[in-house]
Amino acid sequence: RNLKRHMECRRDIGTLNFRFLSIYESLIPEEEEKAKQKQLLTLLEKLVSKEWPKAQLFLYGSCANSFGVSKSDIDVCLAIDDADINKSEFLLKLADILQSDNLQNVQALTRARVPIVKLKDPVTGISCDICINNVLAVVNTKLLRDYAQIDVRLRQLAFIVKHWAKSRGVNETYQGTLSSYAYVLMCIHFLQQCKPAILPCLQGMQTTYSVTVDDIQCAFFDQVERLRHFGSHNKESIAQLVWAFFNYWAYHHDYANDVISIRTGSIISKREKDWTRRKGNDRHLICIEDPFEISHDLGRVVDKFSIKVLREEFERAAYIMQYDPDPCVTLFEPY
Ligand code: 3AT
Ligand code: MG
Repeated sequence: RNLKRHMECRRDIGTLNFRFLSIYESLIPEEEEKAKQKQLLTLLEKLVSKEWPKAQLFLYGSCANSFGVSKSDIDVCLAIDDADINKSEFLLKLADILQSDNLQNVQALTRARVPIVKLKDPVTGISCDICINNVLAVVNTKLLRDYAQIDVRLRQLAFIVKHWAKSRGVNETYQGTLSSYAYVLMCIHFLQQCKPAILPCLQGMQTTYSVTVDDIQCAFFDQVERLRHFGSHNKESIAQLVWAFFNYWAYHHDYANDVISIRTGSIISKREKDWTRRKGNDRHLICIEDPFEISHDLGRVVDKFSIKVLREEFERAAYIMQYDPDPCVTLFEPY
């Protein structure tokens, strides 16, 4: 609470807000870029439907969940209703088709955790990953996009946090740090539990949207235009929220016992999920529950070395927000 009072006393809080908002705005993609993404999707749809007339393409990830900064790659999911498809063979064939249409650097990565075809479109300059039947990712994309429409501070906070994570080198799952998806879940959870709450828990409300994907029922309230005033009792500005977010992950989160869960809008215990010890490669050193695949911990990539790196980065960020004369520069200094 003392720290909080310090933050409230920062004489420059107005300036700080202004600076954070300018950073946020500079990261938002231009309309022109969105148009190019659509153009590439249309081209891909045309090529795919020649071979597989029943296939559908969906954008997912940051190009569709509203947490994408400018110049991002796009993620596409090809949905095809065919139980016996062999994903590897399918991806190789897809790569063949796309290769012959002047797309560049077409590569089928059939052994990846999520097998994909990668390519670059020379016309728009956009790179793209195509996966097969990863429908859960399309649904979690919608959930994130719906949350973003409730209160603009979520998008602001998530852009700042993602920008910080990329600048500081802690957005690399193959090095044991967290995915962008995990950071957005952390931001949603944070805004659900602040007081007064800035975000509701959509999965805890009346169901207005429901699909079953891979035997998982995904149900939530999606009439978010009715929730536009939800967070209006909380007047905290972006600078205060950034400060409080880092402060939470630096000093208040109970890493030994707690799991953050946007599905329930609260903290749940590791014991309840049986995430108290290492199982195989899942070490559960920082626990972030996936909203639909609830046995899935987005923190499972984190190991005993990278947890230290992460926590030191949270502490560094909290310190800068508290004391640095120019947090908007220092926070994002390359590591
Ligand atoms: P960038 O802007 O590309 O950094 P992004 O939102 O595209 O961020 P990711 O590249 O981390 O995020 O992931 C792309 C999408 O794939 C986001 C989410 O819909 C899905 N996804 C990623 N990781 C997981 C996961 N571990 N479990 C379920 N879905 C995931
Ligand atoms: Mg992405």
